[in-house]
Amino acid sequence: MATSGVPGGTCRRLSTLEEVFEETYGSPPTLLVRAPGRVNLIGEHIDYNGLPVFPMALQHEVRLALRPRDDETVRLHSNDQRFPPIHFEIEPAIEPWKKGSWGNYAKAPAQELAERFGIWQGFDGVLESDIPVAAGLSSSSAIVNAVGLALAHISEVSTEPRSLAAVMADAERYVGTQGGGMDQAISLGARDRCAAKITFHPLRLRHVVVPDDWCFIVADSGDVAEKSGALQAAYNLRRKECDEALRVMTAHLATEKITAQLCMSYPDLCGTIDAETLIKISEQVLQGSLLRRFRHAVTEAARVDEAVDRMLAADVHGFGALMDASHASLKTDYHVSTAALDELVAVAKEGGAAGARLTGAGFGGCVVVLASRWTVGEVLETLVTEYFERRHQAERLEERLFVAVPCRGASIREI
Ligand code: NG1
Repeated sequence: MATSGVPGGTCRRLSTLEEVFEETYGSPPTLLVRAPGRVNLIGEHIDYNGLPVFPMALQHEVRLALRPRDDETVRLHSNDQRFPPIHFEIEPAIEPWKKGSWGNYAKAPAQELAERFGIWQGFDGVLESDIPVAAGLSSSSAIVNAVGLALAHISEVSTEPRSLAAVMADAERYVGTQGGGMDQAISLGARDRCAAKITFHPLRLRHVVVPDDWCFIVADSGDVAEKSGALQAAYNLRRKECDEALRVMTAHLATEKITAQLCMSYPDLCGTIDAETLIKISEQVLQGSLLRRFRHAVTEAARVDEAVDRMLAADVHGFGALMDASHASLKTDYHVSTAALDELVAVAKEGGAAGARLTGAGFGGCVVVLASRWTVGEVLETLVTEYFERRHQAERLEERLFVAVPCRGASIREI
């Protein structure tokens, strides 16, 4: 994958983090954890329906230096001034701080691991992150995973990526978002140079090597997608609408004897009836937002399967067309796009991108753009001049516009 001229990389100096640790706690850390953010290539807003998604982990990550303690206390400092130091005691029912407090992302895994496995041992830690915040790149799940991996390691609970990912997906709902399990699974389970098709119940990752000459560009619209207030409610509402649409559809299919028995889930339904037929039936049975949410879920799941095949065939234009269709569906049927995201998508296409779409929950945040090695320069240039410069947003561009490097999932090591 081409990265020339674009910031980012996998090699980082950890000494600063260690130095800050020593200044803060008076002795060096003993463990280092890293947990990457992610960019979702396709399969948006369907993980919570149990349908497949296709993300990859990023070169941007959370890094946590820590030293286990002999008691239940967790003390955590962040290198980012916006996030003040926190401390709390580990127990099975930890009172959350007020909505939007960053510390809740540390309390979340502590509470879940205490409840499930009886862990109690805390740590002193210093954390830093270069994952853009509230941009749809899973900065929050990376904190949950980093803290969860640290706590599980200290207490000798399994840190096998898939089992920990399932626990961390449940853990993060502590903050109030009824998310699926995509972010935790890819951040823990990703492999170098690969995207992963993730299927749920049971959780599985199928690793697919990203062709060498494909470049996934991430561009941040600048609209903050902070999922802790109104956006959290909008996100959770969509999940509810999907559940309701499923209930109405499966009841109809069983009453009309189209299915032999009640389909219990989206994967069950999509595995029983093909997408085209399902959409035709839904157009007669559902109305308004329920119809739109259902149509998005079913068509997006079909696009994920097709996208995996397109990547395996190194068909950049085929993959790009699916990204375009995904964005259109997220805009018109799922109502999670914004004018800025639509504009970024349009500008990327003008610049010669094979495909572009919003990535993550939407309501702001980033788009992901596919270009070949031969067109990436032109696409980047067009994004700079026609979006960022035009909006006078060209400062600190390296944080807002970069080529994603598919990286391996989280790790922990002794120092
Ligand atoms: P982001 O983009 O990190 O807010 C959220 C959910 C995912 C998934 C996507 C939409 C969490 C932790 N993450 O991601 O599970 O549903 O939206 O595809 O809630």
